[in-house]
Amino acid sequence: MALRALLVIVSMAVLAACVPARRAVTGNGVAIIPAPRAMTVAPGQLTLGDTVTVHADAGNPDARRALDAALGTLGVTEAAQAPTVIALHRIDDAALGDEGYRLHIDTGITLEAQTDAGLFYAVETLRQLLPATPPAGQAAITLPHVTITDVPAYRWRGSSLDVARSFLPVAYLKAHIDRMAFFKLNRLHLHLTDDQGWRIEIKAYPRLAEVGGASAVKGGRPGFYTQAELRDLVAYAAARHVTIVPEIDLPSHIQAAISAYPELACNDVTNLGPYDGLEVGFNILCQQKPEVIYPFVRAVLTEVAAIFPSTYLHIGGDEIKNPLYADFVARAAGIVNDLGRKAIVWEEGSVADTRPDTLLQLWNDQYDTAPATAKGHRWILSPCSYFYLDHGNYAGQPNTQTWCRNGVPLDRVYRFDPRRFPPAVGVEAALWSEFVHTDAAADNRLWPRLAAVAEVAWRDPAAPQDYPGFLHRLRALRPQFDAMHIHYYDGAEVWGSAAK
Ligand code: TNX
Repeated sequence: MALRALLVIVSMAVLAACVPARRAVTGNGVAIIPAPRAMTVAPGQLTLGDTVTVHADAGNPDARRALDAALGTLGVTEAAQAPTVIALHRIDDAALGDEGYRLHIDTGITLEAQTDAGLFYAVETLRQLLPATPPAGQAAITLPHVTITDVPAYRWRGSSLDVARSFLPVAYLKAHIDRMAFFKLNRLHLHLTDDQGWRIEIKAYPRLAEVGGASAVKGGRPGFYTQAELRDLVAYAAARHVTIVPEIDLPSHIQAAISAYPELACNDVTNLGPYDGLEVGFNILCQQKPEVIYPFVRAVLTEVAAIFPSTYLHIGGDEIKNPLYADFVARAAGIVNDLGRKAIVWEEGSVADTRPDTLLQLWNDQYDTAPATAKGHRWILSPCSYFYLDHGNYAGQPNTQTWCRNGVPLDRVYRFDPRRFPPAVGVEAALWSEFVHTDAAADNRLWPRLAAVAEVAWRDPAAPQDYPGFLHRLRALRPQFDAMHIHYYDGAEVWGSAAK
């Protein structure tokens, strides 16, 4: 007996001596945002070695590139005969649509979808299952045995950035696109022009960028993007399945253009200089000079359309009272249609007679959507009391807006139900930048609330909500936020009182 006990103890000690070398690092368990539609976790784990073999069907460059990058970050290399196989397959399964996927992990990893987009999202889910950074020392990477079938509820899963009041550098936009893709967001709406700044080079009107690009809201950053930079950004986004939707805000919110080309204003207008204040709606493209303003609108939108392949071009139309407003919106939307594109207009534009495929973007929670819906329009939902991220992470946060609501906390974003405003193509959260002048401030307002936006856009709106469950998953993904160098809002009500 004693000998046997000794043997057991010795063998346990030997085992214990071996095990630390292969200590399991479980990554993030099964914390995924947005939560997959269906997931089954089975007992057991897959241990990834230092090498894997990838079998990828041809024609899925974006998923393949994303997988390579994810493995590379973790120090896992690809080899011909590795013990673990990762397979990326195109399959026919109409239930998966254009963006859905299946992910299966047991003795290997299988990703299946009908499209490169679907496979790309399968890779993003895999990234969330993997640790954020390479495991320390000799530790191995393990993955849960899991089967996921996942499809989004809405095809429009948007983030909008106001680069007009305060400029954001291209490097920030690229990082933002990466972060969006991680949470399966797929529309980046750039608010490129406003009273305080014009941020896009237009070759037919060079002073727009030269003069209009030099101003910003007081304390904000001036600047503009060249067309070459924007084309590069479009390609960068496309490879991550993000469509950039450009907005040229018309016919008001136009002071930066007027400061560059004063003839766009009516002759009796005297405030023709650059503007760095906060008021809106004080100047407008002169509706009595159609021979001046419509060639301008057409030239600008023609160049915009040439840069951005997006089906939709946003023509603004917000916050203006003018007797010729409806006529202007109809004509500007018509120019968009002439260019072979569809228009987006803020909700006020619903008074105009535009094609039913013109999307309306709702910002006012109380807006009566019924008349425009009856005309056949669909909605992008950006109700300010849920999705205006220039409002505080908490009531009273310094340098935030309060006009819509005093604080738009994470749980409120999470709880939005898009079924309130049918028929919606999806949701979009807006970051206006009157008070957001640095990359870090933008991060603080965007994150982690954009993760909740992603969940709202992807989840089945009819399924029960579970905010504690969401918080749990968010906290598990915190190392991923850190690895992406996000300067997120770090309140204890979000992350728990435990230190990082
Ligand atoms: C409203 S609602 C705006 C923006 C401001 C924002 C500030 C709408 C379409 N426009 O011009 O930046 O409020 O919160």
